[in-house]
Amino acid sequence: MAILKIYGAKGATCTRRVATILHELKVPFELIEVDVMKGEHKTPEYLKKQPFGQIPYIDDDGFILYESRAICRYIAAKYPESGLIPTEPKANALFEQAASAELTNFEPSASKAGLELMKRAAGWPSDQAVIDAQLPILDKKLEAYDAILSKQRFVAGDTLTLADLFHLPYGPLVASGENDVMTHRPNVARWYNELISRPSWLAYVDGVKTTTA
Ligand code: GSH
Repeated sequence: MAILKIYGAKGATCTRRVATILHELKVPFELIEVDVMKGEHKTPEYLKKQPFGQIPYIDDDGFILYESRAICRYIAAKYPESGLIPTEPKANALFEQAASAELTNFEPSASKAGLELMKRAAGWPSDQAVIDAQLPILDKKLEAYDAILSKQRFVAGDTLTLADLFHLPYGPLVASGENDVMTHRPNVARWYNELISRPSWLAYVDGVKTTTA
């Protein structure tokens, strides 16, 4: 069986989301760098695999899948014993609730502010107005997160699920700005610090490591 391949970019948030889950589950993989600066993700050949012209997608022994969260769910579903997607109906419903909250309450403002903060930190042209508009929106959402996390260790209960890990790629980006929204509330800070300390996240952010071997 061929090693799983991610077509993406080392520094890209959605690629990192997938790589973190692969590390979490100790699934060996190979990262095939797609050069977005050269537009490699817009070529007819690439669009046959990812019709929206975005990174990442995976090739798992010929099975092609895109959308980072769908990829993570697919990988976690192959390892049900990991508990990253709970199967008991109520635990699963709480997981779905938390995953939906990440997508609708966290991601929109975190991705907009995070992208601009990342560009600014790299010295590229960035839009301060977007940062100024989006960080307060995110901060307000994190008030609800703090209330949730005052009662439980993770967003779907007391065990780690994919819903927690989905927050990882943007968390550090929005923790880097003038208003560090991830660490000024005690429960969000405790949860966030636990997530960014996970070996699965560190394995990837530490640099070039692309397999769990
Ligand atoms: N919802 C998609 C996912 O989760 O995989 C979003 C993918 C996405 O936005 N990827 C970005 C990208 O390919 C990089 S992080 N941007 C280039 C473009 O859209 O042209």
